[in-house]
Amino acid sequence: MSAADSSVAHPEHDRSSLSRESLKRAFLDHLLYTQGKSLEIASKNDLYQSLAHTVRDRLVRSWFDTSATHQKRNARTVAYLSAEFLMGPYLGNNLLSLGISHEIRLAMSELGLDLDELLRQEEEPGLGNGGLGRLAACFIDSLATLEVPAIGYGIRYEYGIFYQTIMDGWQVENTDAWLRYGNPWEIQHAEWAVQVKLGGHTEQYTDDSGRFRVRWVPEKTVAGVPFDSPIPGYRVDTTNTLRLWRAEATEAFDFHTFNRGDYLGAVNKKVTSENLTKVLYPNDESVQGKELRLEQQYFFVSCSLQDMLRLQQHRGQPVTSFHKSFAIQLNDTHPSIGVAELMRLLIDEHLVPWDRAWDITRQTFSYTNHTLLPEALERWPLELFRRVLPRHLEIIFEINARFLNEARIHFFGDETRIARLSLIDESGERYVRMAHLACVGSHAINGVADLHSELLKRDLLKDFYAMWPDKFTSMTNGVTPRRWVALSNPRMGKLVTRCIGDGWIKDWSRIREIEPYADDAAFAAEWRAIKRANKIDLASLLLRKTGIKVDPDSMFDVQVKRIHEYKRQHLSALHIAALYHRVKSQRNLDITPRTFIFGGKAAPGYMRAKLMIKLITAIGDVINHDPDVRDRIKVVFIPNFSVTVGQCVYPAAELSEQISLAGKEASGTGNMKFAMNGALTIGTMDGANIEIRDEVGEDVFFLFGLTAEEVYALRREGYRPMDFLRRDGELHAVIELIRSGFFSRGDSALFAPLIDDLLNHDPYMLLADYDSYAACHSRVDQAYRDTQAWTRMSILNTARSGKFSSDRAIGEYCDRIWKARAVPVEKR
Ligand code: NBX
Repeated sequence: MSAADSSVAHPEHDRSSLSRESLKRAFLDHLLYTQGKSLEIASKNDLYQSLAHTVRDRLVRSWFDTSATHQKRNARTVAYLSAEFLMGPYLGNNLLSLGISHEIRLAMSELGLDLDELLRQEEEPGLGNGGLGRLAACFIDSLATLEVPAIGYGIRYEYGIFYQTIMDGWQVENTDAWLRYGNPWEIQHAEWAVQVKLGGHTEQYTDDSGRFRVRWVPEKTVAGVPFDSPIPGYRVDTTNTLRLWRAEATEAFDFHTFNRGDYLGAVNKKVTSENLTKVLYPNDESVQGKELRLEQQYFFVSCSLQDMLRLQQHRGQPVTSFHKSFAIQLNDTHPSIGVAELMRLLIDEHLVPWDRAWDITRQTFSYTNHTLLPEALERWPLELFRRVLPRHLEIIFEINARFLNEARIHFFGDETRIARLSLIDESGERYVRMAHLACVGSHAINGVADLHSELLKRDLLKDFYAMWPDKFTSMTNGVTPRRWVALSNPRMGKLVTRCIGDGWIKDWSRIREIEPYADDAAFAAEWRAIKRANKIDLASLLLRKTGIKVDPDSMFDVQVKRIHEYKRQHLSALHIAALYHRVKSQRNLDITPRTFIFGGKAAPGYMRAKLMIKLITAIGDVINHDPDVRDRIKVVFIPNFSVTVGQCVYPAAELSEQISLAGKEASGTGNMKFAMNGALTIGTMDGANIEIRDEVGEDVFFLFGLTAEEVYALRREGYRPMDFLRRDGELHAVIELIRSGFFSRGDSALFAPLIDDLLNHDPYMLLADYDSYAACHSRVDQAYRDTQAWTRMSILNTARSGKFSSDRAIGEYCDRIWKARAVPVEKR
């Protein structure tokens, strides 16, 4: 029995529905009445759907009690606004939260079914790009587990992040039709649909009481329909809601066109409306000029704010105390149009005076920044913005005028600073700067790791920091130990539970209690056996997905994350090519056998990143087929890295590659998942790596590379990558090898865009860090040979990772930003 299966305190009246017999009966009922099948003819999907419905039914009562309690108590509710929620598969997690994995497993097996096979049937909703979307998912898990009233608001994309295959070493994108077989976890609530206006123009008029007002006459109106999924806390009565909006044509609109006799026109409009939530935009593609993306953002934000106002009314509260009922978190700038939309709703629709409305707005919103890369900052061409949201542009102009007045007093005579602060970029073509709107409209602004928060204050947002130092704070990210340990690594969970009890699942700081076991030989032997078993599981996944056979006794050295130049997967590629070069030059070289495992998606329009994938697979192809080295080095690229794949990867990893150029990775969260699962980190002083090293200790962390300060200094002096290349013979040889076409069947042009860039510009300073990286890997190589010492370091990494739970992060947000408290659910 795994930690996930241990029994829980559930009140009597619930337990009866959780007995094996009633689970079996409910399952067979769903098979018959929901899927219309018998056991004999059911497909795997029928079986999965029936089980999912059976489990969902068991969440409905607490889901219901939760909203009733929150409504009755008028509890301050956290609204987490995010364009992305990368939830991962629901079934396993919900079984874990309910504490019925064991009973379900037995119930299924009594019906001749294998739970693991049913779990594998679930098509994961990939409604996010990477770290930002996954953070939102970890956060709503923690909010529910901590019993904090919360709603996750987002978009129900019909197509999530593309499905990646690798063909001839290149990334190929395929559509992700995740809703193909239906989504058993969601409930559609047509009765709570709202209307969202788009386009058109505004008109001024005077109302009956002589008040000056503005009317927005839209070009079109779209309906937003909410789809709710339950988010159960771990072994508590709280089940919060994830509410995702789908765009539909409004009936009124259809009628209008229809009555003019234009049936096909009406249908066409319907299709156009529904395009709004059709597909998730992959990140890093030029975010500018994508009108549909602005419409998407506005659509879900407007739906969510209207929904909160409805709830406010339902709770019998006046709109003027909106900020007392809701704390809205902006997950990056994607929902930051909410600042202008709340102002519009309060002023135009609820007749609240400007100053009062502005007060409410600022007390409601807070903003999390997730990037320091200036090219990733969202800004919308003014004319595009006016076309889509004419009324909001007026409101933004007014916010800006008032804000700049305040700024002019603060920075008397400093007009260049005023221009830098403005919500409108007027240096060339005019843009609306969304990060500025978020800063001005929020009472708190945070970075996602300490270094990142410092750099925000020093660089990206320095003018705002100078004006409002008290608004700024740092909230180091965290990840949920439920999904990332209890669910993904049940073997480790079971061992830990046997030693210290299962309190760690709800309170990851208690994982510290395993620290004394680091010197316990029997514990260490089990720890090693668990890692080995997890490696065997991953090896079979790798074989299934790539046809490449790897040795579970080699070191599993892993880099999984989005493919991006700043994350420097190509630094790792250079080092692997160097190892290959070394082994080929000294045939008997004694190196620790390694399996280099990569995974991650490149944005479809990001050619350099796609070429990085090709470089890794090309080097891998040569190495994996060369009899001289293939027993010592293997390189595998796992296609379509996802939450599901991650759950298999983190528990099997021994070395975690966190090698971004210092100052570029805001935080990283994969780094935390690895450390929790006992991998050692080879990493730079970047993002949360710094804090991981502080926690686990510098002697159990492989540090290399320039610090952020050194990066700035080097850039100031004038960085010349060639200077570094001349100093390093091996690197020189490796670059020549790649350039010559050795890894590309003689095609010397293929990797030229990457290599030439390294030699001439190297904006992410790979050449400056290469030496230190290679030397660090030699230390890793040596360290791995001492199995006992390595195991000890592995245990210490897990034991000291207590800080990196999203429960800790959410606790800090609740105390310092949201002023939200736990509200125990009253059972009916
Ligand atoms: O957010 C990531 C950062 O790069 C990580 O350092 C950080 O740990 C994580 C959570 O705070 N950012 C990220 O994932 N961004 C996106 O996915 C993204 C999505 C859409 C877009 C721009 C960026 N337009």
